[in-house]
Order: sequence, then structure tokens, then C-alpha cells
Amino acid sequence: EKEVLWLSRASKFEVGTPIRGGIPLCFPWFGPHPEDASKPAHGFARLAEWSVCSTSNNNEGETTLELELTSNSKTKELWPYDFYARLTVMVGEKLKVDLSFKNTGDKAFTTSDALHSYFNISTLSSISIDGLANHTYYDGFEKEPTHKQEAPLLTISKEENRRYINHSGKCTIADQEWNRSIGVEKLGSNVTVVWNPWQETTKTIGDIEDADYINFICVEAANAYNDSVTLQPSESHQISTIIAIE
Ligand code: TA6
Repeated sequence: EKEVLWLSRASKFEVGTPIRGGIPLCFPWFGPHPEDASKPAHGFARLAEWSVCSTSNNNEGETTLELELTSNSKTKELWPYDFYARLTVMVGEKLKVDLSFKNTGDKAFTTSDALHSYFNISTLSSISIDGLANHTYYDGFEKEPTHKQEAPLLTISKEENRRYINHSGKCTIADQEWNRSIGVEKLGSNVTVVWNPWQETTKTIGDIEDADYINFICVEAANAYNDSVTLQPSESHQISTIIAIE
């Protein structure tokens, strides 16, 4: 099978730099920091060093990795809260990724987050995305969600940065040229983001080759806007994505 997740060949594998591709973990905020643009975009989870807690295989041939991240002096410089986060990655016929986080401190906090999945596709003009019809979305960084998708299928023919609200269902990326569909399901998320930077914006992104924007589409499970997550002390939240070739 061709790769299901996309990884940029120009990605830098450097400490402190996010990897361009796969499933970046956006936490404890999605997008720019709401008050301080000097803080890292999409939070610090994708930049942090996680610890491996366990690895296992089962009789069905599934491999599970568990990783954890606990608040520390570095995370507190950026975000002054105590938390414990756990990432579970189950690789089998399906890929299941769960990101859970718990408020381990004594004050409430509010987060936005996302599993920012990059999907490998033959070419943008060959795909359509099912599952978003009749949903309202923010177009880019607009203040109110003024758009509604009327078309049954979303096709990509320009830069797109859509944030669909009140959307908890499945998306299916049909790829005609490769004759396959990628099912993207999720749990614990009511916002779905679809992003492709298209030609001009890609030129401003250092870790995507100019011509490569046609080879991926991001379809992301998120919590943001009216679906931001507030956790009281001891409360937890989990966001998951389940990805499979159909
Ligand atoms: O999910 C879409 C988005 O938030 C876009 O606004 C775009 O900036 C993209 O993520 C990539 O962000 P990054 O910080 O990884 O370059």
C-alpha cells in the first residue's frame, strides 16, 4: 500500500522544530497563541520530548506505543499549568491515535488542540472529501463562521483553511488516481479542519518543496472555538483519530 500519511521531504528533524507531516500534536493551543504570537504556533506538544512508557504487540498483529509528557519548567514558561498528557498510537489494519490530557494542578485551564493529520494523496485534483456537507465553517482566521458548505463533496482547487464547527463525524478522502479511499474517524472532537496551502503560500513555508503541495491534504480532528476544552482540577479529556484504507 502507498503511504497513508504524508511526510515532507524537506522536513527538518531538529530539536525545537516541528516535523512537517505525519500527525503533529497541537496542544495546549491550536494555531497561534491567542494572546502572544511569540509563543510557538500550535502549542509545545509537537516540540517537546515525550517519554516512551510502553510498547506492545498483540496476536492480531497490532503494535501499540504509549508515550507521556508531564508539565515541567519548560512547559510552564509557555503555559503556567500542571498537566499530564498521554499519547497512545495503535498501528494495525487501522491507525488509532489517542491524545489524552489531565489537569493535575489546582486551577482550571482551557485548551484548544488538534491531531493535525497530513494525508498522502496522488494529487489534489484527483481527490474529493466526503462528510462535510451542510456544515458551517470559519474560513481561515475570520472572527465568525460565516460559510456553509452546500456541495456534497469538497474538492480542492485553491488554498483552503476551513474550520468546520459542530462536526464530529467521519470524513472520507476518495483518491481516484490511486483508486483508494482513506476513512478518517474521530472521537472527542467537534471541529474538523481541512488545510492545504496551495502554490503561493507553500513558497513561504520553508519545509515544503514548492511543487509538493499537491501531494497532501490535512484533515484534522480538533477542539477549538465553541469546542474548546476547559478542565477543572483532576478532569481529563481525550481526542482520537482512527484512520483506515477502505
Ligand atoms: O490547521 C491549519 C493550520 O492551522 C493553518 O493555519 C496552517 O498554518 C497550518 O495549520 C500549519 O501550521 P504550521 O505551524 O505547522 O506551519
